[in-house]
Amino acid sequence: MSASRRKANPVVRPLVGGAPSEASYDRHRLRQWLAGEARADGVARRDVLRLLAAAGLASAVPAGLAAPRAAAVAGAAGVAGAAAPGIVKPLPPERFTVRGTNAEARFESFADTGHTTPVSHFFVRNHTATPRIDADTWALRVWGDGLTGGAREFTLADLRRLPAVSRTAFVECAGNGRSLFATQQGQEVSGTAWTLGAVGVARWRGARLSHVLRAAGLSRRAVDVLPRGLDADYVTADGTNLGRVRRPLPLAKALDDVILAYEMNGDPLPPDHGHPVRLLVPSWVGIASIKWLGDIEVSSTPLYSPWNTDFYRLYGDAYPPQGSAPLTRQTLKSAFELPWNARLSTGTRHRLTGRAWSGAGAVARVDVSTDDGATWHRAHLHDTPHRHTWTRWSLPWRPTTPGPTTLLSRATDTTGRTQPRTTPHNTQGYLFDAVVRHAVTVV
Ligand SMILES: Nc1nc2c(c(=O)[nH]1)N[C@H]1C(S)=C(S)[C@@H](COP(=O)(O)O)O[C@H]1N2
Ligand SMILES: [Mo]
Repeated sequence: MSASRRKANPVVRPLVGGAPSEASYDRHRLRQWLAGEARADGVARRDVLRLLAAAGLASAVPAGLAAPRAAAVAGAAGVAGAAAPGIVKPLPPERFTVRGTNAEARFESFADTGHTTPVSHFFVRNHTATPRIDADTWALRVWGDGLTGGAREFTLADLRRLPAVSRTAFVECAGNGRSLFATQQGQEVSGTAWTLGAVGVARWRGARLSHVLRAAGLSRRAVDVLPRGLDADYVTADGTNLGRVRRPLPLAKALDDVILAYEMNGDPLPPDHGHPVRLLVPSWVGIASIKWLGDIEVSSTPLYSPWNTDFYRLYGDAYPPQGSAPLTRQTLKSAFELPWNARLSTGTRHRLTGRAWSGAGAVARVDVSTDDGATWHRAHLHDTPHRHTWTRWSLPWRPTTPGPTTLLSRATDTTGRTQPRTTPHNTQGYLFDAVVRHAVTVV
């Protein structure tokens, strides 16, 4: 596209006078920042000061405010009550484990939720920090040589005027379960050490990406679209600036079932999950579902970004030297809604509960073993299984012998795939799908 058609990105500015809950989250975060308990990496200092003024906390700013005190080392995991730099919503330690700029949900906390995951329990994966975007001045720019005409802009009102679709779907990080490569298979991998809580299910509502692309004048030459977030540039640990988070999506998927979501569980998208609009790419790895969408390039040639070249491919002995193809669909998993090393009493009838899901189809069955795999019992399914979402399950269990034991759950999906005993190693620890050995103690 020509430079003359290029328009400035929409203004990103602090949200002032939002919903009461957002305002109180904001004040909470800002107080933490003032106390040196939160970092605002990737957010300009003057922007934080402006937020303080907008929140009426400016008078609390100490004279000659120094840079925030050195915060906890990035990546420090599991610190009770720790704040994740750049996440807006509260992260109570009984529901979240903070991992660097991210917050993992405690899988056992899903026992208090229904089929969908409320925002209060939904994990956050941020490469940098949640930006505050004013929905009234926001617009999505669609541009590129895969359009028949020039660039087009769509405001939120424009998107809301298009037919709305709703879909219940999980968002799951490709690295969910990554720490199990080490703890269960003794293998070294790089990346955020998630256990199993980098997943959540929501009811998403929005416009179809296919409608927007056609309204923008999709050319027959188009092959790839490149959605890009409005969050700050991502700079790796070694100081390389990779630019803004963006990952090419093949046109076939873009035209199939992708949503430009502006609602999550019936409310406007909250700041941490992409306000005002994110992509929702059903069943694909979480990185495809770009948050805080700013623009979409439509291209007549295939596109690359670090997120489909270096990242989100499988590298390792089991894969070709150039890595696997870029990751698309999620794998198959199941998990118990129990804390790690939970203590369960003998002689009591417990109800073991959990969830299972697959990126390839609906869940067909879940089998549970309470004796380290010697015998298996078919679990009861509590949802009608559907693709793109999880199925809740349960099994009663009355333990008799005190001592440590291992619980196993094994899902099978409608394509006939069953969780294997081990997952072939890949260096970045993606797509862990093996049966998880969940340690408990019977007392
Ligand atoms: N703009 C932007 N989009 C993003 C990310 C990000 O850091 N920036 N993280 C991605 C990753 S890796 C995941 S797993 C999901 C997480 O979505 P959630 O934070 O709403 O749970 O968002 C994806 N979209
Ligand atoms: Mo992710």
